[in-house]
Order: sequence, then C-alpha cells, then structure tokens
Amino acid sequence: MVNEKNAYRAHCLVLAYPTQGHINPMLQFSKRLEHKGVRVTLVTTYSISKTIHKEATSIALETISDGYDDGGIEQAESIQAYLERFWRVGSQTLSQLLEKLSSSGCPVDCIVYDAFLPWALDVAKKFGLVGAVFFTQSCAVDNILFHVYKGVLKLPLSEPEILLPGLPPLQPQDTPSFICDFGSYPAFFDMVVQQFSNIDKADWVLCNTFYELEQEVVDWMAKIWPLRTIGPTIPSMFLDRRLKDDNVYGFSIFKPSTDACMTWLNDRTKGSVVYVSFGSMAALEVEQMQELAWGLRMSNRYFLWVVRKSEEAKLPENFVEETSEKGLVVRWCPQLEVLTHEAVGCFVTHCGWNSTLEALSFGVPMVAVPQWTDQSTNAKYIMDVWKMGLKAPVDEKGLVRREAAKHYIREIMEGERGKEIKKNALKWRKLAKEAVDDGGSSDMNIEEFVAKLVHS
Ligand code: UDP
Ligand code: 7WV
Repeated sequence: MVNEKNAYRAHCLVLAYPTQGHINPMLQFSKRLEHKGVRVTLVTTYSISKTIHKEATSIALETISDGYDDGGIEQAESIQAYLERFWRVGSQTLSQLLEKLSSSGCPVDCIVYDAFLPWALDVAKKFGLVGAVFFTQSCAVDNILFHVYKGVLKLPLSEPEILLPGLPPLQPQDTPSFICDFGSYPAFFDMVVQQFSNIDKADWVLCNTFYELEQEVVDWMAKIWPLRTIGPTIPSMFLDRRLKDDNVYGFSIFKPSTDACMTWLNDRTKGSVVYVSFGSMAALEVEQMQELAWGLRMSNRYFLWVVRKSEEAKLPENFVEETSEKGLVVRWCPQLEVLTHEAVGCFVTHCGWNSTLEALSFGVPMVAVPQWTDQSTNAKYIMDVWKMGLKAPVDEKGLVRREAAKHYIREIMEGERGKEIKKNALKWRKLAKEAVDDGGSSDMNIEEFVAKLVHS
C-alpha cells in the first residue's frame, strides 16, 4: 500500500452510476488500483451518497450532482427526464470537481466512467485526460446491446433464434428485457444502447468479468476495442486474500441485518439453507411474491429471504410468523458473508450480474428467477453455458409457480442434477480466484492498465 501522498503513481477518478449494483464493482476496482499504487477518488451522485452506510473503506468519496439532490431518480418526473438532467448537470459538476481537485493539488490523470454515463468521456477529453469506460454487465450482454446499437440485431425481434458472434444461439427470452420486451423502459433502452455511441474514443474498455468465463465473446470484442477483463470485483479476502483489509464492499445503500443473519445461519447444518434475494432494485409482482412464498414453504427447507422494505407488503399475510420455525426474512443482508456460510446450499436469485459473479466465485448453485434488464441473459449462461444452476420455468404470465419453485430448489439441494452443478460450481470458484490472484488474467490486465497510466 502507498501511504505517502506524493508517492502515488497516478490519480484516477472512478465515476459510478448511482445504484448498489454499479457502485460495488467500481469501488472494488478502485481498491485494486489503490493497491497497485494509484490514487483513487470514487465519485457518485450527491443524492445516493446521502443514503450510503459507510463500512470500513480507504477509498475517498466525492460527489457530483444528477440535478436531483433531494432524492435522485425517485424525485424525477420520468426516467427520461432524470437521465437528460443527469447528463447536463453531471457534466457541469464533474468539470467543477476536476477543477477543484486540480487546484487543491490533486490533479486527475484518468477518468474511469460507468458505461451508462458516456458523457463523462467528453468531459475527460475536454480536460485532456485518459478515458476508460467500465462495463458493469457481462460481456455477453454488452455484445448483444452493441449489435442493437449497430443495427445488426433489428428490433422488434422477429426470428426464433438469434445468432451473434461469440455467443451461443439465443432465444428471444434470453436477451435483455429491453430487447425481448421491446418498448418497455424506453429511456433505459436508449441508455444501454448508447453506451456504444462514443466507445471508439475511449482509451480503455474495462469489463467486470474474467477471461476464462467469457472467452469467446471477449476474444471477439477485444478485436474491435482495447478491452480488458478485470473481474470478478469481489472483496479480496473472499478470493485471493492479497488485500488484507478488503473484507466487505463498504458502501451499502441499505443497512444489513448482519447479526440476525449470521446468528441464525450458525444454528443451521451444512448445506441446509436456501438463500433468496432479488437484489437492490427488482420489484416483484404481488402474485410472484406469493407463489415464491408458497414454493419456499412447500420445499420444507430452511430459508433466508431478503425482502426489501418496499417489497414487504407483497408477502402473504402472516407469512413471517407462520414460517418462523423454518425461515428468516430480513430487509437486507451481508450477502458475501451469507453466500460463503457453509449452511447455504442454494441461491434463489434474480441473477443480477454481481450476485451471479458472487455465487460463481463461491461455488454456490443457483435457481435463476430473472426479473428484468440483463438478468435473463445471465440466467441463460448460468444454466446452459456455465452449468452453475437451473432456470425456473415460467408460465404464460411469466411467473414462476409454487410447484416449480419447490421442485427446482429440491433439484439443486438433493437431485442428481444438483450434484453435477455443484461440481461445476467448484470449478468456477477456482477459476475466479485464479483470475484475480497474482499473475491471473484479470490481475495482469489491471497491472497493464496501471503501467500505461503511469507512462502516459
Ligand atoms: N447485496 C447485499 N445484500 C443483500 C442483497 C444484495 O449486500 O441483501 C449486494 C450483492 O452482494 C451485490 C449487490 O448487492 O453485490 C446487488 O447487485 P446485483 O448486480 O446482484 O443486483 P442489482 O441490485 O443491481 O439488481
Ligand atoms: C439501474 C438502472 C437501470 C439499469 C440497471 C441498473 C442495470 O441493468 O444495471 Br438498465
């Protein structure tokens, strides 16, 4: 670690889109940079920074404005209005932050910006800085979106099978929700497609994945951009253990019920618990929530279910009381500690990309229940490419019914397919650790990025 202020080799500003799923990976990448001697300032919006619970972290945090300082996107008239204002006010306040850091003796050399915020590259170039775009989604997802941007993949989808370079044949339901359900969330659709609008001007394209996980698509995309895989961005003490203080993400938008979760898990036997979570954003339909509640109950397994406060009202009446012998429902948990607890034998998940990488890195088999955005594509890979889990089938309304939930949980916990999946899971655990460990594919890529930063 570098302690002397003057001894830093360069100064990177790392700008994250203001959600948990984007802050976590960019914060972890920041820690890796700092460990290699780079000074890092993590930047997010003022509105989200106010809600962050800081756990131990050495990374300096600064804020810019999205134009909605009293509530962020929740406060905006529409998603489109939010993103447009964020673009304008964000560019201005990012410029002001660069000037402030420069005049306080900490000038910035490079901006690592979330691919959702392509305007940050224009700011970087205006200031003559190195610009590195950071993709927080899988390379498979990025490649699908790129082909939409290019107009090669035409929407609405009309073919039953989608063939793209570097990807397995996909069915429409395996593509991101904004594509297969074309017209849903048009502003987010534009945002994810416009990630590629100025990518040719970026000096680096960094992706939170690892080479061994997405080899074919990485090879294909690395032919068009200076692409480097740098993940999985999981606290070091859960992987290579080289960053001694790095045992938690550190910026949590919700307060985790750590004691309640860990005490409860400690009383459970090895592999006996189903861990259920849909991440920080997904809102389930009431009917889906009820079916899942019934499925968990019918599975007769122990379960730890994260139900955010905003989702609580959708649970069946008296569910928590009636299942208290078997289940624990919390509003937020320390997911890394939970997934690495030996009591956990199965992860029922929305397949957010961070959760997917975490389960993969810890060897925890998954039951995939994707909800929106990139999650269906991740679920397809989990089941058919990485063979790390099973995708629960949905009915004509798109819901996972209670029988299916029960059946797939049991299949993972004690079925024949479960054994095969567990074997694969352990293979991925090993490869994920090796990628970030000394001399691994992601470690070498970060080394290269830092070395060129110092000489540029
Ligand atoms: N997470 C957590 N506690 C929870 C649920 C999730 O700490 O109870 C973390 C999880 O470890 C992951 C992130 O929140 O790093 C969620 O990111 P993901 O990409 O999986 O989903 P999103 O929230 O973006 O939909
Ligand atoms: C937040 C808002 C919109 C999207 C995402 C997160 C994501 O998929 O990461 Br499209």
